[in-house]
Amino acid sequence: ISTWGGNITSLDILVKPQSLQSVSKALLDNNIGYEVIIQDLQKAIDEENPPLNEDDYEDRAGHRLTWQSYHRLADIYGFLDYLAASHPNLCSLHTIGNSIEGRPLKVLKISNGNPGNKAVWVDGGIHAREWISPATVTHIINYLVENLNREDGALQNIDWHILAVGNPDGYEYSHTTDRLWRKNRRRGQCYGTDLNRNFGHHWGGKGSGKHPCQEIYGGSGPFSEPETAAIRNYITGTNAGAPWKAYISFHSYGQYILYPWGYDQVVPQDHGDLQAVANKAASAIRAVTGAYYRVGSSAILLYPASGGSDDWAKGTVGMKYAYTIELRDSGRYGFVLPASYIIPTATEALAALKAIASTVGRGA
Ligand code: 0X9
Ligand code: ZN
Repeated sequence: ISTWGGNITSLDILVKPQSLQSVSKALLDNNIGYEVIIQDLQKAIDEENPPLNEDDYEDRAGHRLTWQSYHRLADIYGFLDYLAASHPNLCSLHTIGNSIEGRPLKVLKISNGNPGNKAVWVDGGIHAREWISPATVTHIINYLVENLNREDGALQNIDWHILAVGNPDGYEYSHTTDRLWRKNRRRGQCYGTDLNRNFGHHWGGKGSGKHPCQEIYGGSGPFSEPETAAIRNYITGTNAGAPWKAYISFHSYGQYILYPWGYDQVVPQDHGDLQAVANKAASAIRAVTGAYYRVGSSAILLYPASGGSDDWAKGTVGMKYAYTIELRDSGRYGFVLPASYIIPTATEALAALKAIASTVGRGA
């Protein structure tokens, strides 16, 4: 059995066929209701990401990324390289470090260069199997690069720092070998550290694992992993730049807009401000696609989980608006969300991001 998603009232679990009978008996014996959502996971995986034809690429020069399918890392990096080369006045690409297997971690900075700008961090792909996250973040990047000059002032007065794939090794591994891989690819008795348990605020506390074989293993110490250390070094090292105001991390699934704290069931003193902006973001989502995202603090709405990036961004760096957004869906497909959902999901995520950024860009 492995755990997929859940909150304080329900849980999604993956059960191997041989265990189905004993698990359903145990649940029934304990009066726990259940429903089978995906009968045949391999079939869902086989249908999730249909291959593209060569003519799907026909009208684009310079890169191979689409939002009709989930692409390999090389296509995503090719897209980022292309944007940096074709929009040198707006974009710059920074390799902020390398993953544990040596792949570059690439941050695209999008900025009009105004001296009064505020800085916003966006990341995706911290968890390997959450494919909708890098797909959404690259769609947002594409939108910002093509439309920033047409947007209102609040969005323009931001330096965007965007890491589309925070866990490139895990992402590739989830394409080549194990679709459900979550952690990075640190070698050991069992492979991988959960990067969203490896940040330094209340590291090793509730909801993080001490043993490398756990899916929520927090690593040997705070920032023990090159992927999280690179993010920390980049964010805390750019003191000369615009002041950091927001940190938005895209994950899946469940449709939640979460704010700190994740480490325990307590909220920051300015939680009213975080709740208000998150409510604006959730309304913006409903207005564009009709999807319903729940809003609340992580540990209270979901479960306590220490060492998350959002807690560190707020608790250690002091970025006021720190959010984890759990994208679609709410359980029908879970991590194995068909590629046809990329555009609606990315469209609503952009609306949410604009709602958050417009608060930041106005100086709140
Ligand atoms: O458990 C997580 O890391 C996130 N959920 S996921 O299903 N994408 O793995 C939620 C993280 C919320 N933030 C913190 N707990 N700090
Ligand atoms: Zn995640």
